[in-house]
Amino acid sequence: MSEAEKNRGDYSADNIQILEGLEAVRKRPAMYIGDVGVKGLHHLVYEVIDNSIDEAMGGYCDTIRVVINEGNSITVEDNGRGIPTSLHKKENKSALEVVMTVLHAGGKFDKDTYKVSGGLHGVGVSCVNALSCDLSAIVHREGKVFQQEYKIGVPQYDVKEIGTSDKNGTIITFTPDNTIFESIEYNYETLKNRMRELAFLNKGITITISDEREESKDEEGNFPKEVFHSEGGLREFAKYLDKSREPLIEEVIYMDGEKDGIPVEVAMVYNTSYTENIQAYVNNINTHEGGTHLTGFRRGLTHTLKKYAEDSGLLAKEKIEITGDDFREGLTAVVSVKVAEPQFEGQTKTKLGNREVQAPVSQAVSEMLNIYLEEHPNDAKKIVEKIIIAARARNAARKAREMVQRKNVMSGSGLPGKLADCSEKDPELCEVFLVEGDSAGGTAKQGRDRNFQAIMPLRGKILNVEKAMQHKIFENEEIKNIYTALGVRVGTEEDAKALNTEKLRYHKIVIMCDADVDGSHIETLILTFFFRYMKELIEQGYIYIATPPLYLLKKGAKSEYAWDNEQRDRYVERMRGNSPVSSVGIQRYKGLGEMNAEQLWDTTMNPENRTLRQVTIENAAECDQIFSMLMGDDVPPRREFIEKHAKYANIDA
Ligand code: 0RA
Repeated sequence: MSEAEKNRGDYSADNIQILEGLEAVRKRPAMYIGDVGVKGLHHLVYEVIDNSIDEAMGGYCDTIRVVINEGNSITVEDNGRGIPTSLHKKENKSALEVVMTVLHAGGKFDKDTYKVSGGLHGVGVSCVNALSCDLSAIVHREGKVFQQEYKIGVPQYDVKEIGTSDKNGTIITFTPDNTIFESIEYNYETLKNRMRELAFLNKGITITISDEREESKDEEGNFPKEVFHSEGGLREFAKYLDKSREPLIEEVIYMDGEKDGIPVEVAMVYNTSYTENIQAYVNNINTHEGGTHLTGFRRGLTHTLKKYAEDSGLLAKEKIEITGDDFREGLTAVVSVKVAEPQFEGQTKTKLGNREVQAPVSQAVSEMLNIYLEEHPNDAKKIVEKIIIAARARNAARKAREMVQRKNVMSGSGLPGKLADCSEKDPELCEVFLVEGDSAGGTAKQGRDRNFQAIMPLRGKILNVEKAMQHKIFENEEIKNIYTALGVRVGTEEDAKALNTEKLRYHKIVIMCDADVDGSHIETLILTFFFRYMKELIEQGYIYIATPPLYLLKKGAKSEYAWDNEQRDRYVERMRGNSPVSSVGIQRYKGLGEMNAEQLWDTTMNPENRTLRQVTIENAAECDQIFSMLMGDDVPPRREFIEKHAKYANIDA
């Protein structure tokens, strides 16, 4: 008997269909929530919160509380109208039960509400129910409190009244099913970042999040807790994203309104950096593959600024042509649209396809910018001057890029001399290790399996791309080597960051740095480069980080490796039983170079034993903020971040 059948008990015949629906979710969870890893696990929370956000968007709710409870159950509480509990005529049961157990039933009662949030997959709370070993729904409504509980989506009793209340709202507590998910351990930071984002995207709502797991308590015995509330919405979001950069203009250019029935909110600022950072959202979802709303934004921006620049006379002396890229250098922007029936396309289904969205966004941006430029002539001048500088630099960068490409064509294989390539040619089977320093590079060359592993040594600290102008980046020797070794071409003019990943020569690109503070720094520099210039490689899952061990523990003829202090202590403890282990018996690897080729192969490179950490982008907006902070000029926030996340502080201190 299946789990569902056991829980089903003597449930009546007309429920069978519903149960079959929920069983489909359990059979193919990835189809509904993306995956059964960490992402899918966190997606459950977003799915529940989306319902509360919908209530808030309808104007019925202003506070949402999220709690990670002991045991990794999650509570989401809102002060909305409460899920209806009256009889649902068609299903002949409480509406609450229908919402919780019928796929996609969420909004059926309420066609008039403008329902636009809804997670990436928009699957509804019944999916969360199906994938939870326990779920409790409590509703405060019409002076009463109602409850129903479920196991793997199956109601354990009919909706019952459990008290009286003078409030309205819904409280959902669920425990993810650990037979479905790889792990059910929630990450507070992940949820916290998403709640911050949601608060910016939905101004006026207060979202609190706390981590009430025992082990999360701080020294004073307090649980981590955060309250997010934004009155300014995207205006504040743009400021937040740009806080580590130096502003070019003081004000945020902002508009919030409706165009052709499509709600559009846009905020943009210019800073003195060379990076472009546009975060585009559809129904609160970060659409990092872009789409029609982003195209609309770009068109509106380019068109309006181009016209202004031409009319201003500032361009007269310049002969160079200005392109879209030039208008976006040093631009940080957030675009958020609400679309009733979004069509998501692209590899990760985060590209908006709806044609009808482009023109309204473009118009909204034009109007907003025209008003701003007219009212702020000094800022307008600064922006135009910056654009001209960008255009000049772009010409220099193009020349540098062409050099990279020409060199490829000319030097036979075109591969960098430093690269020790592998013999296999099928990219899917090939790996390349980007190794810190020539000495570790040498060891790695000896230790590798040359059939499928290539080694590319990098000179110590690669260029900080966060601070350099584009042409400097393309002139940089290490960066040129990375491009040519990987086989990807530097993108074309209009979309400098579009890579030809089909030419990628290795499907595993492994960053291998020393396990110390310097190594971490180099790792971050390399990641910053990938994030800014080869983001597709991260998004498509090609970038990995190697994890060399911290210690070699020796006793007599036996030796073991340890990757953290706990492992080391456990080993010492185990060995102490026999005779004391001297501290000379513990070797702390200060760098990869201290391992010999065989040790490096055994611990870090051999696919049989090694642990590779795949680099993923969990929250695109937050990620941008963190990189600009880590690589920027402001020291205190960086120190704070490093102290909080440091792995090696106690070792290297
Ligand atoms: C269906 C209809 C109505 C509200 C909701 C669902 C609702 C769902 C959730 C999920 C979490 N919090 C929620 N709050 C409300 C409309 C009810 C009415 O017309 O009064």
